[in-house]
Amino acid sequence: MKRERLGVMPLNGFWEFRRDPGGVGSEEGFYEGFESEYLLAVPASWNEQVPELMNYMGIAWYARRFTVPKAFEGLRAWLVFEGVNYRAEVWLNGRYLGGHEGGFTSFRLEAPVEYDSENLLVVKVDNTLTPKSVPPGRGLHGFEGPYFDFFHYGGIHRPVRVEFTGPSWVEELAVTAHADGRLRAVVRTGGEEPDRVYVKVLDEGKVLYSGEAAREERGVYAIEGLVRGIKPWDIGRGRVYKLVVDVYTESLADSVYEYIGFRDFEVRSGKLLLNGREVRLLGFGRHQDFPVFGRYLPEPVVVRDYAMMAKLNANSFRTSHYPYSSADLDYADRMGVLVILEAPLVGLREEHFRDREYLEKCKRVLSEMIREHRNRPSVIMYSVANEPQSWLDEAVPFLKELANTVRSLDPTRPVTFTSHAHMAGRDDKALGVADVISLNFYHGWYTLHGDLEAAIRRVNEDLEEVHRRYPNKPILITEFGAGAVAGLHSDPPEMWTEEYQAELISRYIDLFSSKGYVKGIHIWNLVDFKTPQSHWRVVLNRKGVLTRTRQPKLAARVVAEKFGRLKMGGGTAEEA
Ligand code: BDP
Repeated sequence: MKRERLGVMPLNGFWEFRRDPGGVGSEEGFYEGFESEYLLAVPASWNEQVPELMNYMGIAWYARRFTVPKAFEGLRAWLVFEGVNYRAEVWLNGRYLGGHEGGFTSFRLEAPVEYDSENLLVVKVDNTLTPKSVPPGRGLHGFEGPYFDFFHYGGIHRPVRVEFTGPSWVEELAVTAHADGRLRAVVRTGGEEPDRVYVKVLDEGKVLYSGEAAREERGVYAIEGLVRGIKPWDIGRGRVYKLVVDVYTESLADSVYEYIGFRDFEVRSGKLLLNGREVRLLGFGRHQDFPVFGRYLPEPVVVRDYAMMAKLNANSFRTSHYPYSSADLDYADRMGVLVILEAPLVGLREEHFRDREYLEKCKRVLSEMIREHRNRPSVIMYSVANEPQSWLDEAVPFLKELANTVRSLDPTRPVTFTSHAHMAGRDDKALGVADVISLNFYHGWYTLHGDLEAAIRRVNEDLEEVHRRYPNKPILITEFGAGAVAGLHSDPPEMWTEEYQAELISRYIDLFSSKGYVKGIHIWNLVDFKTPQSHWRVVLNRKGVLTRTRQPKLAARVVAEKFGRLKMGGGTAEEA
């Protein structure tokens, strides 16, 4: 949901920063100002901006002064944080405003700003990783550190701004838009009960549709209708329209907008159907990771990632392993790229499945993710978790409850989770919970080292068995790949060389594209990315088809060629 009409002030730029000296009570008074240690850029992770901060995990304090022009006086001000990793607590002019847990969903706090004089905004950020964090872990490095394989960055890593509204405002907006132009929008407001709520749909400034939403109950307004003259949203043709909601009390109290797309996506008879046509997903798992910026993917790199995915003939990706920034997903909406939106529930173990409080926390994270991104045409499916220990019986009720939570919040999209098929193989107990089965395979890399013949045989056996058990569910391959250090070569292909990665990917794609029930092939990963330090990583996870600076390895050519052929209708149908 975007807001600009009544006023918005970005707070990106340099912020004062200091690590907490530690010890109980040491933080006292910091919210009234402190001596800064460094001047850091926001948005970005703190880690790579200054070498001394690379491995800092713990509490850190950020401060920023800003002045709100007198012209805004009389409006209500809100601080909007798009993402702070991991816990945030916020003070304005020494007054506590509130906090938020979770690094990859946005939050908003009402901010009693002073007008025409300096405001001091202080944010306490704590990225201490615990077994009860989402995602969980115990520290920064090695096997016993994070329970996940990507670097645990910290800081204010997504944009921050002040937004202004009147006495009534939009809390939540849920839009369903079909390929034939049918539209339904439900608006939940906060503050004073509005007099009127208007919804309109614009095509490059031209009004295609407008109407007053009817009051359904206190604070809830809905409108349903047919928008004429639209073209459906499709793969490679991300036709978006601006849906605007104007809330009036005596005058305009709030105005928000979203870019929506008219499209239908469903899973029927084991097929994925977009606007009634069968599609096959071709693409990657990605990461929001870039040198120096850390977990913030600057916009030019977002553009580069999509340009490279297009060159590689990909039509989709998964937001492994956390919901991506709005900028990234806005780009997917506009480029016509299909997205599996994954929650940051990665590394869940037995201890989590027994923990009711943890389950509730996970549900909260899922609900924040869905409320934030549900109006995006690009998002076709939700992944509730990556590689939980779903070979355990205890995982089943836990994952079932997560899946049902998602379905009750948004019944329009199918639910999946990615199975650690490499470990669980055919013994995954929870596959029945998902509408679509997602499997991650690493034979030929973590097992059967260097033996691609045996690896492919093994993957084939496991895959056939899963299909035999769930003949009516579509199967996606959400991960497979091999590490390759760019510039390392060998003939015959050996592990860690570009040739081995290219050969493994090529053989896996040939196998998967020969199976009619495999409805998606996602390579791990689009790019090399930063991980915890350990003996099994060469500074980075090297499974990218591109390097961390987005240059191609040998595998890129193989992928472009194979995906290109599949896109044109090789194997089972994709686009007509
Ligand atoms: C999978 C995980 C992914 C890892 C990948 C790997 O889902 O996060 O990065 O393995 O080891 O199990 O490269």
